[in-house]
Amino acid sequence: MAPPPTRTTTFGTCPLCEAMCGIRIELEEGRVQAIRGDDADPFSQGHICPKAPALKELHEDPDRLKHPLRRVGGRWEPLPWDDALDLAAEGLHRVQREHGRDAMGLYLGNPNAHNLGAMLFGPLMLRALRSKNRFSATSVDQLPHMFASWQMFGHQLFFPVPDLDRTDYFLILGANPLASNGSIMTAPDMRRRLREIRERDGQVVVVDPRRTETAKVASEHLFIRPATDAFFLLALVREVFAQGLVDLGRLADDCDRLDVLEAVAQPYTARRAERVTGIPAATIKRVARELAMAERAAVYGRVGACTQAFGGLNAWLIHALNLITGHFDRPGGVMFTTPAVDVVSAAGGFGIGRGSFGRWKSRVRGLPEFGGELPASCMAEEMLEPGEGQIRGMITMAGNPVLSVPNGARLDEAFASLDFMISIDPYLNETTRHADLILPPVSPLERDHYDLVFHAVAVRNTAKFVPAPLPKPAGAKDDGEILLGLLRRVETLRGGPLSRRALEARALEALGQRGLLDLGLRTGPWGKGIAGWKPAGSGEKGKLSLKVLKAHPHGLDLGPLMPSMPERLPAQHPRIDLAPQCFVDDLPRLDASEGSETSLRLIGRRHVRSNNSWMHNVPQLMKGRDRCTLMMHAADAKKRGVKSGDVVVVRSRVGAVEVVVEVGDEMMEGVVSLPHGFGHHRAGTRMEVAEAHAGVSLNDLTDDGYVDELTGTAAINGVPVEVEARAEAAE
Ligand SMILES: Nc1nc2c(c(=O)[nH]1)N[C@H]1C(S)=C(S)[C@@H](COP(=O)(O)OP(=O)(O)OC[C@H]3O[C@@H](n4cnc5c(=O)[nH]c(N)nc54)[C@H](O)[C@@H]3O)O[C@H]1N2
Ligand SMILES: Nc1nc2c(c(=O)[nH]1)N[C@H]1C(S)=C(S)[C@@H](COP(=O)(O)OP(=O)(O)OC[C@H]3O[C@@H](n4cnc5c(=O)[nH]c(N)nc54)[C@H](O)[C@@H]3O)O[C@H]1N2
Ligand code: SF4
Ligand SMILES: [Mo]
Repeated sequence: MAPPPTRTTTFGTCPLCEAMCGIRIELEEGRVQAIRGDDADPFSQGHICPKAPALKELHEDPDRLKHPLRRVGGRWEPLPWDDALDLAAEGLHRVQREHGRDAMGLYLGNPNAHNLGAMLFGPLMLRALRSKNRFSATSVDQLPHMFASWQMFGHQLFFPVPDLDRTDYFLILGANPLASNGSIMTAPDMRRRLREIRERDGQVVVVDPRRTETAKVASEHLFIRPATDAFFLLALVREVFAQGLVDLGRLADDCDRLDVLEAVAQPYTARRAERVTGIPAATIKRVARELAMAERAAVYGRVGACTQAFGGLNAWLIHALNLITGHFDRPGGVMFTTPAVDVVSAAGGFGIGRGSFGRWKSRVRGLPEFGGELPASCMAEEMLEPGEGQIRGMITMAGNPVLSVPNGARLDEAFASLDFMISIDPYLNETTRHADLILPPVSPLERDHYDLVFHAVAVRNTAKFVPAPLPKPAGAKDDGEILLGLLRRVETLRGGPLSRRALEARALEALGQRGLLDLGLRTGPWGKGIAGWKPAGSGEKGKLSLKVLKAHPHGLDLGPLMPSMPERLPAQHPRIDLAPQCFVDDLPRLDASEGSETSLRLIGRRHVRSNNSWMHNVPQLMKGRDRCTLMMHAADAKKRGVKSGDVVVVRSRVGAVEVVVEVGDEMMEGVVSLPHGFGHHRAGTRMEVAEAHAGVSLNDLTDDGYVDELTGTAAINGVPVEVEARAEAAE
């Protein structure tokens, strides 16, 4: 008789989105049987979305690459890791030696932020490359928030987080947490948390050109014309002053330029905002009053408020509103975390710079650097335009810019034109198919996990370490090991095996990710000891370390957010600036946009079973009806003589796609929406399921020439488009 199979259970954190849900992984003979929510995780309390169980299929996906690949002619050949890393380092070194440092570019994508090894060693790789052509998903995402935090509070990583569980009035602009599960507001189970606001007689007000899943559970939904939020926000600021409701509270003596804020908001009356945004003036006045009068309220804006022509202004005005209504750094308002590994302070080498702007400009268009990176919207032209300083080689790491960055078709062409390209990525997809070498990391279940980023933006102070739930296959590498292997080889090629930098890379390799994480925890605020805090295993003094976290496999809840201002403002920037000059100077550009009429504006959307461009190869998540449709208002459909199910042509300045239209009352009139992340029809990829659900790419329509001119952020929402019925095929 065969012995009964050994069954074990292990615990982890889902790394797919920002919510950090605890998962329970059931194993049989070392194989994953099922993945469920972990009821014992103090933060997520058993909640998961449909993506966590799909981690099993992702892990077992036959298309997921297990060995490095090298492109030889039109074919891919597997090769051993040492050879792959040697070739990668040699190629990188050769491009920089022959064409200069800036000839090698780098794009870092979103999954890096969910990856301990990438977060620990990615910055080293950036520095080692010494190229000005560094890009990341930041400039198609949260850059305006970082820009505003840097300008107003002196550090790009000071992210105020809505104190969701204690607020009574939640004003949301351009975010759909019921689909996205929240962003820069880590909180598992958004549906419950939003419902609880209403259950305690609070209000949730959603401002969005689409009646989204979140709008449907809100107390109130206000349709807004895309990219006009700044008019709405300025009118709110003006009303708060006009109605005599300004209250800076405890921070009154720490804020500058209140008078400037009042003066610059003067011309933006509620009536003017009504004309531009479509939100009635009376509603704007009422919202201003409700917001200011609420004891505990928070204004929050995300992707729809960021990635548009006035993302920078919006990010500033959202902070300003929270400040002048006394909801800043107060329970129930917006607050800052006290993270176990403090990415803001410089302690332990974890510190990230306060921020910088315009230290260099992009070669072709002259767009400014922010925080050491150039806007992703200018990446294609930097590869395609010949001349001194042209990019000749690229590294992409955990990014798929061909689908995720504006004018993807041009990027496709640009990557194809390179002399040399490395992709650190588990898939052969629309971007990595252009690489000379693909270096695939282990699956998310085969690596240690600690969320350096998302604990720092959670709605409670939390910390959790997950040792790799499954053993790493022999010879396989995680992202950190790939980076260090590459770094060490590059430094050796540059200066010999005993050069200072080559030795540094070796020392870091010896310390390892756990060693570095432990150092970060010990030198962080909880590692130094916080009065009265003493969980099991933390010793007499109550100090956090990796050992303590290991004793709490479901994670540690460190309590609600605590007020921390003005003490945490950096010494170089000890006061809060309510009206930084760069924003004031951007207002004439906003004024100039007034009255610019186009027939239709295109926006994006997310679905709970997608994750940007890369989870479409998981069969479980692709079941059900086609999600890649163009949503359109009935009146707009009628004007064009189209009905639900028809195929239409959508055209922008840069491209055209054909897609099925879905007519309904979900969209505001004059606005159409396509999901982001589809377009898996390109030849030469290895993603069978995704290809069968190819859809079209939203970013074949978005315009790389259309950016928030203040910050360089891609304006991927509010893109002018034309839509018409597809001409019948010729008989
Ligand atoms: N039009 C429009 N465009 C958008 C958006 C939008 O709303 N509308 N959203 C923007 C936003 S917010 C973002 S963040 C970006 C995202 O854009 P990108 O950051 O480029 O991310 P993805 O397109 O999801 O591609 C992720 C890549 O990482 C790989 N990957 C997954 N896990 C790992 C891992 O652990 N290690 C490594 N090395 N690779 C991994 C995947 O195979 C895939 O190739 O898209 C932006 N683009
Ligand atoms: N299921 C799933 N979850 C995800 C992701 C995913 O792809 N799928 N991606 C992850 C990533 S990388 C991020 S950054 C987060 C993003 O998290 P969210 O910001 O919550 O994401 P979106 O669903 O894109 O929400 C943007 C909203 O802005 C609206 N909008 C568009 N233009 C405008 C405008 O001009 N003004 C206003 N007020 N609203 C506008 C859109 O209709 C949409 O509802 O989600 C993360 N979580
Ligand atoms: S919400 Fe879904 S994708 Fe996000 S962490 Fe939780 S289970 Fe994972
Ligand atoms: Mo993002």
